[in-house]
Amino acid sequence: MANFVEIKRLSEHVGEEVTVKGWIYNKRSSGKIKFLILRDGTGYLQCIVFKGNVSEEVFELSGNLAQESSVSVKGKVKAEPRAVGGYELDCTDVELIHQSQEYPITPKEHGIEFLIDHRHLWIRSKKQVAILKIRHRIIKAIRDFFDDRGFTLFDPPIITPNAVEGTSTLFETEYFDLGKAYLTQSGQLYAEAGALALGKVYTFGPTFRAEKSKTRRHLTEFWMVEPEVAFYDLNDDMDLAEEFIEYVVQTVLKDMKVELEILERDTTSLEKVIRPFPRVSYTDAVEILKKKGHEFEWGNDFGGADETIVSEEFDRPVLIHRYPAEVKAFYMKRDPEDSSLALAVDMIAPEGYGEIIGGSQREDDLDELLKRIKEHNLPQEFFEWYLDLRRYGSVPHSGFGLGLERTVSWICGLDHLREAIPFPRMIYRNTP
Ligand code: NSS
Repeated sequence: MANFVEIKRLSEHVGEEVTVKGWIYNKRSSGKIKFLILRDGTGYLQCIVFKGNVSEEVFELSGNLAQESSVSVKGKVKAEPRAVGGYELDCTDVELIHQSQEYPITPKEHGIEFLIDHRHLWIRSKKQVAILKIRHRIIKAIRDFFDDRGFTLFDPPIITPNAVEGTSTLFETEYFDLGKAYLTQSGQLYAEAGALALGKVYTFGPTFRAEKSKTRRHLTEFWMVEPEVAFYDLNDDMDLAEEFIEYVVQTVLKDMKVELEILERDTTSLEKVIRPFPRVSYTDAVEILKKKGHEFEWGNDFGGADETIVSEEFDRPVLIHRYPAEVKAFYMKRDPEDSSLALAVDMIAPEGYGEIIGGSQREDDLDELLKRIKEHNLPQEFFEWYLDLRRYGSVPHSGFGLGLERTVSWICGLDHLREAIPFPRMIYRNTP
């Protein structure tokens, strides 16, 4: 056991003298009293340094502590509903661990570029801590959801010999004597092998896209969770996606109230994320666009703006299914009722947050898949192992991918994905 108490556990120590370790978040003084606001990653604590209760040196030190100096404070815990966090420490001692230099991030307003340049320090601020805690809770909810339903976590490789989601956004690297290799865009093809071995699997890890787009919804490195299930068709896939999103959102609402309040998130819209979600076909979605006076030609892919217009028709996430096969990936199964359509589904989040899920039923017929690989000019030799899945006990199977940062961004109500991950990677930024 450590010899200090975390701020979030102070409620168990009311009336006791304890030591708390942390950083000076803020301070003010009023005559014989110094108020130090301490943060330790678990919470915030008001420490009262009263001249009569401490030595001369400690009182002077308390007045000279720079923002973000690290300290160890000792004192008696008092319940104080008006104080930040609900508790107060009546200090008997303050020990300096490290006096901070002038801290670049002050309570004044800073531009976003300045803050991202100082991302390693910016993550100490209250809102960023709240976002990172919610991200963590979302990750845990995702894992719990699949673990509790009998899925096996299945880790795909990150270095791969081929593209999954089209060749235009691949990060390339030289791989010894074997020529070019690429950073994975998606674990899906490997997850399919996993599903045919284990039934229900999910992958969860970083994926990479050399996206030229500078939008607030694109990162070049982002995390994706990808369930894949043997014997599931597109409808089963949509049912799973719906139950999954409901679970994640409702879990965060239940467990992360304090953090959502810090972010001033209006949760009215999130509270409505309850099944069933509306489902519309791509063709009907195009009709919605036209009815609302937007020009759109059947056969094109939806852009972010189109998605938002369609999603505004509904008060919860909407599933758009059966897209023109031309705009979708090679591995998607064609609709047996209309071969110009792919059995694909995207889930669009409300409030303009755009696509959070992309998924499909996979082509399980060997000859059809071979045809697609040729049509897409993909090198068949790299896909032989993937084709084997259609040679040895092929079955219908489906899955989807959820972008973690888009989900965090939506649930937290952020303007941009860059705050949804500790160190964002974007087309124009790979530091700090
Ligand atoms: O390209 S996806 O729509 N689909 C796939 O990668 C499939 N292979 C998934 C599957 O069926 N197993 O990407 C899935 C999600 C998408 O809905 C977004 O939420 C997210 O991944 N995504 C991104 N997030 C952040 N930045 C970028 N650039 C990005 N691209 C996709």
